[in-house]
Amino acid sequence: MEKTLQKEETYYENIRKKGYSRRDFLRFVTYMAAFMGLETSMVGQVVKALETKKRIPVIWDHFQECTGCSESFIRSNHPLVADLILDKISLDYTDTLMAASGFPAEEAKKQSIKENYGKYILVVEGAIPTKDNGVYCSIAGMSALDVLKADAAGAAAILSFGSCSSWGGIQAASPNPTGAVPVNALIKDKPVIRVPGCPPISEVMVGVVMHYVTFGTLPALDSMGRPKQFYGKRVHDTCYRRAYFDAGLFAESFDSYEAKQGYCLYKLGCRGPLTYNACASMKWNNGVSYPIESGNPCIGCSDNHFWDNDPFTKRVENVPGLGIESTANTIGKIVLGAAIGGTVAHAVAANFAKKKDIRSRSKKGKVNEKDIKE
Ligand code: FSX
Ligand code: SF4
Ligand code: F3S
Repeated sequence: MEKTLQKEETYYENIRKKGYSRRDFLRFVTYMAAFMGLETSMVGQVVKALETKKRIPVIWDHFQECTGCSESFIRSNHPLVADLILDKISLDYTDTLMAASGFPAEEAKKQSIKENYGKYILVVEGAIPTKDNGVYCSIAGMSALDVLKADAAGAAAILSFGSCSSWGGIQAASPNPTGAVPVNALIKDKPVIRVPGCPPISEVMVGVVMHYVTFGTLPALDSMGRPKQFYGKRVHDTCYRRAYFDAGLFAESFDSYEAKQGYCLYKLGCRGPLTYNACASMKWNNGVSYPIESGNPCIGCSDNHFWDNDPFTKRVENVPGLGIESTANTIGKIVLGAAIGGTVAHAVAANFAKKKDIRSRSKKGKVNEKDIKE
C-alpha cells in the first residue's frame, strides 16, 4: 500500500511523478475550479495550493451501503479526478480500493491514524446500525459503531459521502430494522459535512476535498450541513425542462411524444422541485447527462427519507416557493402570471452560464499559464 514515504510530496509533485504534464495539471485545476463555482481569477490560488501543500491523509470507512459512492468517485471521466483519490490524496485506508487486506490493512490504518492524529480527513460511506450494540455491521471484529467512534476521534473533519451516511439512506427506511443512523447522529464534536446523493456526483466529492486543500477551511454549509456551492439550488431551479413546467406542459406517460420532446416530468413523479443537488447544472459523467435528461424523473435521491417518500409512485403535491397550493394543471399559468418568471429566468440563465463556463474552461488546449493569475 502507498504509505508514509510519499506523504511529504505536494499534490503537484505527485501529479508530475505520475506522468502528467503541467498543462494537464492546469487543465484539471481550471476544470475543477469551474465546478467549484470559483471565479477564473481564483484559479491561481488553487494552482498554488496544489503546488505547495502536502497531501492530506484520508481514511475512508465503509459501513451499510452499496459502494456506489466509491464507484461514482472513481468513475469521473476526467483522468485526474480518479488519480486525486488514488494518488493525490494520500489514501491510507479504504476497504474497497486499497491493495492490502486483512490484518496488515487494519494495522496500516491504525498506524496512519496515530501518525496523522488531528490532521486526516475521515470519509464515511454508508449508515451505521445502532440496534443491539451495532451487531448488524462489523469490520475486522469491530462494530461499525465502534469503528466510527475510533476513526472520528483523530479526524480534522468528516465527510459524509452519500445519502446513507448523510441521512441514513435505504438502511434507515421504515421500519429501519437495524437502527441505522447517519454519521452526525453519533459524532457531535467534529465538523461533519453532508455530501448527499445516492450516489453523489464525482466532481462534487472531489470539489469538497479540493476546497479544503485550497483554502484550509471547510466550505460554507447550509442549515442542513451541505456545501452551499453544490447544494444551494434545487434540481428544478436549473432543469432544462423548466420552461415546459412554467408553461404548464407536462408529459403524461413515459412513452409519450411529449416525454421525448422534453416536456416536464412533474406529473410522472419528478421530485426536482424539492431536491437540492447540482445534477442539472454539473450533470453526470463529465457533463453528459442526468436522470431527467435520460427521461427519468428525479427520485430525490439526495433527500432525507428519500425511500420513505415513496418516490416511484407518489407525486409531489405542493411545489414550494410559489406560496400557493399548486397543481400540475394550473401551475404554468400561475407561474407565468405571478411575475416570478424573472427569478426563473435568472436561475436558468445562471445555469447556462455555468455550463458554458465549465465547457469553455475544460476545452482542450484552452488553458495557458499566462491565463492563471495569482
Ligand atoms: Fe448509499 Fe454509497 Fe446510495 Fe450506494 O456507499 S448513498 S446506497 S449509491 O453507495 O452509501
Ligand atoms: Fe425538471 Fe422535474 Fe422541475 Fe419538471 S418538475 S422542470 S422535470 S425538475
Ligand atoms: Fe438523484 Fe435527482 Fe440528481 S434522483 S441523481 S438528485 S436528478
